[in-house]
Amino acid sequence: MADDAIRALAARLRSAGRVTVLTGAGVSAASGVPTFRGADGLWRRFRAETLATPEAFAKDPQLVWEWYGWRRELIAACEPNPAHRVLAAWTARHEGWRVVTQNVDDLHLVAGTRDLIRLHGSIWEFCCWDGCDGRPGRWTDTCLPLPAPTPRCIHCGGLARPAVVWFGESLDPGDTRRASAASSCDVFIATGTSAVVYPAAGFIGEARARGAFSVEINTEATPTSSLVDLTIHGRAEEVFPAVDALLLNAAC
Ligand code: BV8
Repeated sequence: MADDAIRALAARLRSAGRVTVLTGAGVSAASGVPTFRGADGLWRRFRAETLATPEAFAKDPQLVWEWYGWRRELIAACEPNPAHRVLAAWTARHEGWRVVTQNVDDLHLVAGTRDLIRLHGSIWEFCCWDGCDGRPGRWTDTCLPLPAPTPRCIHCGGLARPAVVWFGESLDPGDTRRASAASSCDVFIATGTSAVVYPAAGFIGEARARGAFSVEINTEATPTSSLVDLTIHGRAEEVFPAVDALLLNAAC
């Protein structure tokens, strides 16, 4: 692990009032949640275009539910890893430090992250496929296995769907607004993301344009690597604890 880069990041964070960390599937890899585009990635076996879209669900809801049911069972056995725990501690310790995640596994919430901004929803929440006016519009369902091969809406009895953002669907405007506001910060860290999914990946450029010191923490190079001020080639579950140790030592 690049110790100089770790020290450089810690130095930046020590004087930072506002810090935003954008996370992707790589942050949950150490917890056992497969990434999307990695060698063991979810997408390799299940192409995103064939499953994480409203068209796929309209065509074969049972197939899409099978995929989400399988992922829920897998995620249910996973615990937050040291990267999740350090990020949660940072949001507790520092008023202006935020986490924006693309992940739907909710491991940041389990770790206790405050004011988490979830751009793509949660695999543990359902909503009505037909968009009935039942309230709440989304509800938590943690049944394992799924309550039915194609779960029903608790309000109208019609088909339910995972309350996640699929390709071709817009993000919740409130989430986008909060993520954009969080892109006005002193340090912006992108970690565990291939930075290919938009508009999430766009917040990296937005933060840079607003003067943030930008950092990437990843095990591989991404389209973002050449754009940021500091790249740390390493595993999130190792880098974040190492940075935190320097911050805590400096504090005492
Ligand atoms: C939208 C939920 C408006 C479902 C997901 C430009 C602007 C706007 C839109 C677009 C645009 N260009 C293209 C689009 C369309 C599309 C898009 O971005 N397509 C891509 C593929 C080109 N975007 C959309 O459709 C978005 N909607 O823009 O609305 C609109 C409306 C109509 C028409 C057009 C536009 C919605 C996108 C949301 C899709 N939903 N997930 C579910 O999960 O089932 S995306 C999915 O990918 C996950 O959320 C995931 O988090 C996300 C991104 O993937 P990553 O998290 O980056 O994961 P990945 O496996 O790719 O990478 C892991 C990384 O970790 C790797 O780099 C690896 O090296 C690293 N790593 C591994 N281990 C570690 C590690 N790093 C550190 N430590 C480790 N241990």
